[in-house]
Amino acid sequence: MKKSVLLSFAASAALATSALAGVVGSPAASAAPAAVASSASPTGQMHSQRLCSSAAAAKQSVATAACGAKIVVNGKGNRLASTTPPSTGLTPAGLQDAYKLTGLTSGGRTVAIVDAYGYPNLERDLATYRSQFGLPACTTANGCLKIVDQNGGTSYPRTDVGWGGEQALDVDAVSAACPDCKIVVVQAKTASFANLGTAVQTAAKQSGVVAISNSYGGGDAADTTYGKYYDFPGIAVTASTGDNGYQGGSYPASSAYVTAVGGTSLVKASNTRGWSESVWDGAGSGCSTYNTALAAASSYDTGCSKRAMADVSAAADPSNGGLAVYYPTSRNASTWGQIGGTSESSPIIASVYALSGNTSGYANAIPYANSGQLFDVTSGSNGTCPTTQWCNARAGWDGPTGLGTPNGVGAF
Ligand SMILES: [Ca+2]
Repeated sequence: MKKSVLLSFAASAALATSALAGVVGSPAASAAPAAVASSASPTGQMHSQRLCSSAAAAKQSVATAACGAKIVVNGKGNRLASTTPPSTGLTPAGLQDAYKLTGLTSGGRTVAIVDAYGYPNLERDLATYRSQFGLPACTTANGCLKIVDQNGGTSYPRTDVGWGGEQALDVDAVSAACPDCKIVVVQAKTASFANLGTAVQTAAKQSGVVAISNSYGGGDAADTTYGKYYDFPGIAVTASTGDNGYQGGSYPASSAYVTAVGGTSLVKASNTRGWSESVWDGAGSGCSTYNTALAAASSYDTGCSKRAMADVSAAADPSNGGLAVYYPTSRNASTWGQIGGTSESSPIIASVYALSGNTSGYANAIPYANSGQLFDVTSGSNGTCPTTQWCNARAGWDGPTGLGTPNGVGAF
């Protein structure tokens, strides 16, 4: 049921970005999502909706990217919103406990976030988030936060509430995983790969940046064409594998230069770890038809002749492990919600690289050399596939979750 919901919404994503932004900004007046929601969950269970999209970009286009954020809604299609964080949402303390990051510090390393469009209240909303959870202030005034346009200046792009929600998720996720990390947000003018790629190039030039998170993706594409945007040895460039389940390569996660980040369902458990994880059925996975396989993955039986997705993973299921986020509902207003998708897992992994401080060379090779220090995910599926490990968890590497999830920073 959930699957068909997500697909039907993706199929209706041919809305103009501005129209969708309006929809996101005023749920009560939203024709398209309401229609989806009403057909979506007759059982009344919680499910999720895509938070933002761009034109008909989600699956096939390589010219434009869609963000990977999904927000939890109830059986009537209404978002879980309140003046306090949803009790079911993952908190900074919870996230740190689940991935054994509690007490770790980066020494002030910088994580860059690349997204499209403007979000004028980002700093205000981030302050609300961090204050709520007792995290140290991260402001432009104290040097923790920097927001630039895709050329490194302050000519910020036009506001898009959907992509603003994506940015809120990203900066909140970095704050939760790495409270002492500095954050640079680079806002691309549009969600075209050329603009997003230019923003990544600008992110790589920012002082102190050790990791760059990309919570967006489009169809599979070639490094020979787009690799110049993601080829930064010495910086851990992470990218979301997508939110539509097994469907083959999605760029830039399918780039040989990035760490492809898949997704899990994360729940509390009565075991030694205190948590258990399985495949999030929305997590993207598969083989690139264009890009070279990672040499570091050669002994992991990916079954792909070329680059395999994912490399590692983290919480992404909106309903089980979705982060409590303070995000914009309009140009002026913001509220609390519960948001997931591989848009959540990518900034978590970028933050773990920042905590480790080990980003030498192509950082996607590092977990393959230290895979025993991850939590291996061994159950769950994200679809049907011709080669079993492309869409089914197993011991060791599998497509939806890669090598596994962080158990401290030892694998990074
Ligand atoms: Ca596994």
